Amino acid sequence: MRIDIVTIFPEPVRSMLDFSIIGRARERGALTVEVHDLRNWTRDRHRSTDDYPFGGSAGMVMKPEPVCEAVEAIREQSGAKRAVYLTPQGRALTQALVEELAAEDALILVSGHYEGLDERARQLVITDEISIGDYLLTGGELPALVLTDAVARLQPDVLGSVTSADEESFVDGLLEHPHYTRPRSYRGLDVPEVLLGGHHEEIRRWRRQESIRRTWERRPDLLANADLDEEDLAFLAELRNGRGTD
Ligand code: 9D3
Repeated sequence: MRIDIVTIFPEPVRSMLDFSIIGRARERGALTVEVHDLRNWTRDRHRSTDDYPFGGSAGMVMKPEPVCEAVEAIREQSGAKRAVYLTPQGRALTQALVEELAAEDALILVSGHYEGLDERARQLVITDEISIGDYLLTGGELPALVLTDAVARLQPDVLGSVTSADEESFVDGLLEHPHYTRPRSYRGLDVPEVLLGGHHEEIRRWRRQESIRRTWERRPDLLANADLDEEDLAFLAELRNGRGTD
C-alpha cells in the first residue's frame, strides 16, 4: 500500500515515520509512505498556504489552489481513489473504518491547519473527512500519523507473527484480558494460578471471562456489538447479577 501525506510540516511528520515498526516496514518495502510539503504547490513569492477569511473573523484559512493541485498531482502518480482530509468535523475513526481504508491500494491524507481548508478544496478534491476523536489538537499532522499507523499495521508483513490479528481487542469487540510475565510473585501480587497450570482449555476460558469482565467494567458500550457465544452470555449474566467470581 502507498500513503501520501500533504502537510505544511513535512519534517516532523517524516521523522515520526522513520521510527519503530512503521519505519522497519517501510525499509522492507511492506509499505510506502511519502510526505509532501504543501508549499511545493504554491506559486506566489511568499509561498503562502493560507490567507484571511472572507467575511472576517479571527484565524486563517488554507488556500484552495495548493491543496487542489497537490492532491491532483499525487492522485495522478499514486492512483489513489480516496483523498482524506483530517478534521475535527469528520466522521470518527474506528477500527471498522481503518479496515476499510487499509484495503485501498493508495490513500492521500491532507493535514489541516489554522481554521482549516477553503470549502472549495473540500468540495473539489476531498472524498473523505475523518476525525480521530472528540478533543481538539493544534493541527491534522498527529491525526494523519495516527491513521497511517492504524492502517499500516493491517498490511501484510508489517507486524511480526507475534500478534495474531484475530486474538486482538476490537476484532471480537472485547477488551483484552490481563497479561502476566515473570516473576510469579511481585510485591505480594501473584500471577493467577490458572495461568501456571498448563490447562489450555481452562486458560482459554479464564482469559475469555476476564476479557468480558474488563469490557463490562470499562466499556459496557462495546458489549452491545460484541461477538458472544452462549457461555459468554452466561458469564455476563453472572457479572450483571453480582456473581462474577472474584
Ligand atoms: C476554533 C475552531 N476550531 C474548531 C472547533 C477550529 C479547529 C481547531 C483545531 C480546526 C482544526 C484544529 C486542529 N485539529 C485538526 O486538524 C484535527 C483533529 C482534532 O483536533 N481532533 C480530532 N481529530 C482531528 S483530525 C484533524
